[in-house]
Amino acid sequence: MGTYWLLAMFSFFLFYGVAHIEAFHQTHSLNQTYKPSFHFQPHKNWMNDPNGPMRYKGLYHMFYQHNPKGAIWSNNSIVWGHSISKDLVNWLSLQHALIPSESYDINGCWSGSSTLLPNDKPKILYTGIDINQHQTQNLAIPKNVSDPLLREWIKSPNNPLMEPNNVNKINATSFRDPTTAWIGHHDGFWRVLIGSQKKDKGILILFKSKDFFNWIQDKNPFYSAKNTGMWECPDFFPVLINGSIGLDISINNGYGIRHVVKVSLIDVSHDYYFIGTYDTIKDVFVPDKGFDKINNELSLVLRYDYGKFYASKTFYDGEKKRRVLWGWINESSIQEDDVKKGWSGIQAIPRTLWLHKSGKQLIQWPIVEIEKLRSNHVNLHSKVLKGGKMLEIFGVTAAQADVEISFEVKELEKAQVLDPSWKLDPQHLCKENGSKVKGVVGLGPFGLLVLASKDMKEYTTIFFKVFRGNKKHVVLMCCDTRRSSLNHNNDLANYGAFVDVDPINEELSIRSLIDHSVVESFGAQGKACITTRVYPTLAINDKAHLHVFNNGTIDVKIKKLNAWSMKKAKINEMH
Ligand SMILES: *[C@@H]1O[C@H](CO)[C@@H](O)[C@H](O)[C@H]1NC(C)=O
Ligand SMILES: *[C@@H]1O[C@H](CO)[C@@H](O)[C@H](O)[C@H]1NC(C)=O
Ligand SMILES: *[C@@H]1O[C@H](CO)[C@@H](O)[C@H](O)[C@H]1NC(C)=O
Ligand SMILES: *[C@@H]1O[C@H](CO)[C@@H](O)[C@H](O)[C@H]1NC(C)=O
Ligand SMILES: *[C@@H]1O[C@H](CO)[C@@H](O)[C@H](O)[C@H]1NC(C)=O
Ligand SMILES: *[C@@H]1O[C@H](CO)[C@@H](O)[C@H](O)[C@H]1NC(C)=O
Ligand SMILES: *[C@@H]1O[C@H](CO)[C@@H](O)[C@H](O)[C@H]1NC(C)=O
Ligand SMILES: CC(=O)N[C@H]1CO[C@H](CO)[C@@H](O)[C@@H]1O
Repeated sequence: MGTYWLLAMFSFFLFYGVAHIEAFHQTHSLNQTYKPSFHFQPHKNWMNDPNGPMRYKGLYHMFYQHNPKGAIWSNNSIVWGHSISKDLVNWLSLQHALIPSESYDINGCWSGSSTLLPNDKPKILYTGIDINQHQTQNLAIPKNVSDPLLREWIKSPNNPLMEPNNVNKINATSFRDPTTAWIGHHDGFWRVLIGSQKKDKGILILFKSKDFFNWIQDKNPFYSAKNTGMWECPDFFPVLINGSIGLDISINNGYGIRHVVKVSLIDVSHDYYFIGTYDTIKDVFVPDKGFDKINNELSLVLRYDYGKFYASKTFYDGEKKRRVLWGWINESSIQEDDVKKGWSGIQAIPRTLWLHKSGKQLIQWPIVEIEKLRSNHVNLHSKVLKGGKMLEIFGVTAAQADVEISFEVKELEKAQVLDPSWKLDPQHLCKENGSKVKGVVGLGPFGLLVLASKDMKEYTTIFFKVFRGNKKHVVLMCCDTRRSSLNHNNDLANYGAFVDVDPINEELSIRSLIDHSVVESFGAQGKACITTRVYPTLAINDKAHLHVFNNGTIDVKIKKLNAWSMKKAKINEMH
């Protein structure tokens, strides 16, 4: 069925010749060693934020910030790229959905969201950069709602619908990225949030509308926090207190639900989220205790991902009753190399997300559909890995793989004590107490060693280290790319996160999706994620190796390991 559908779609496009063919003057053969094989990206050139994802008439739509003119971002030619999929894995590229054309968006069609109005009527709200470099909010609707591909979009003659002026005093260069709109049940008004800033304070401005054309600014900010700078790409959605089922954004009151606000902080390039209550009467978001710390210490607020993951956006997949998260992963290479390879930016594998039963954090897990790319299953279980030892895993294509491993640890009393005088910054701890530390009595570092060259001149590690804290054990998850490439022009970063997991009664597991130049890792069944970009020069394609390692002094047991080669997905190929 899947194959048939793809074939049918391909011939459809060929026949009608509507596939978007960018001028493709391939004068030299690009070195595509680092091109992922199952992560979303355009055929070539620059991509940043995911925009307006939705499911419509049985198809998934993905829009994205795209510069069709080159592999670097541009200040005047950003368009909305557009692709469709039946399975969120294989994608077909369509013509651009939005291109700069009007005075209100002539310097770029920037990020935004889609909303499905009753009776299946999709609408896009997006930010336009106008002739004065001011940011405006605009509406686009499909030309033909009967076309499941939604190929053509018409900009509203009423645009711009929201803009900074002398009365509202909104910062004209900090006013962007409308969320999906939701409906307030007591008044039937649509509501949308726009990211902004007032000096150092990040704010979410709420607008309301009866008809989706006339939008009125609410006098109170929906949410704000000092010392955080501009809030980009806000996202707002309900989650169930008990269960992993997703909810439509317009389910906004009733028992058994909480709300999540996510903002992308441009000053630090990270996506932070808060769990709390949506006060539907005052129309404000009230974060739970613990999430209000943002004013004091940003490092205590939860992040979707402790590596590279930015400008993310969720959508509700009504067919599968789940909320799905998309996020942009940028390059870690220098611009010159991006230009050479002809592209820059990929999207993370879409993740299903839901509230953990503790109510204290979200859980994220790669969409189940990605598993159909698995082949060559390799597994082992109940294997003790002594301190200081490594074990190579054979039988999978190590540069294009899905690996799941879980560990059993004993002798927790021998774990290193977490000195209360240490700076409790996980990234710093991962660096100081990283995988190279050996000889100190300790539980860990143990984990995966991926994209390794035969001679170990290059490798990337994803690992745990367990400490004894004040009252309980503290589990640190790290990803160290400092040895990932002999090319030191790349950003060879080191990442870390504390994982709220009980090492005795819960699974100390890591799942890593490895795809040539990207490693996406999920710790403790989705409690902490770390995504990174790496550009090995030796450990490429069939020269890459996969190992499990234990560089602590205490033995650990590999409870089970499952690894697969991953097949290539069809993603926006030229046809
Ligand atoms: C946009 O980029 C061009 C070329 O780099 C530059 O000349 C121009 O000043 C930029 N415009 C703005 C508004 O930044
Ligand atoms: C709208 O799309 C439908 C389905 O693809 C098609 O049959 C119809 O001809 C289209 N209408 C117009 C006016 O293009
Ligand atoms: C307005 O936004 C710009 C960023 O585009 C920022 O530099 C400036 O500080 C902001 N002004 C105020 C008053 O917040
Ligand atoms: C959570 O949901 C499960 C299954 O839907 C149900 O059995 C259980 O009682 C629920 N727990 C609470 C605390 O509501
Ligand atoms: C992109 O990557 C660079 C280098 O790794 C990093 O410094 C920067 O903050 C990233 N930008 C975003 C928006 O993630
Ligand atoms: C393990 O520790 C040794 C000694 O410090 C170090 O040389 C080696 O690189 C470490 N292994 C890993 C995977 O970091
Ligand atoms: C492509 O790049 C890789 C990694 O830098 C290098 O090993 C390989 O030789 C290059 N291939 C070509 C054809 O240039
Ligand atoms: C053994 C070791 O390297 N311990 C270090 C762990 O990290 C803390 C905080 O940076 C350092 O102070 C310790 O020396």
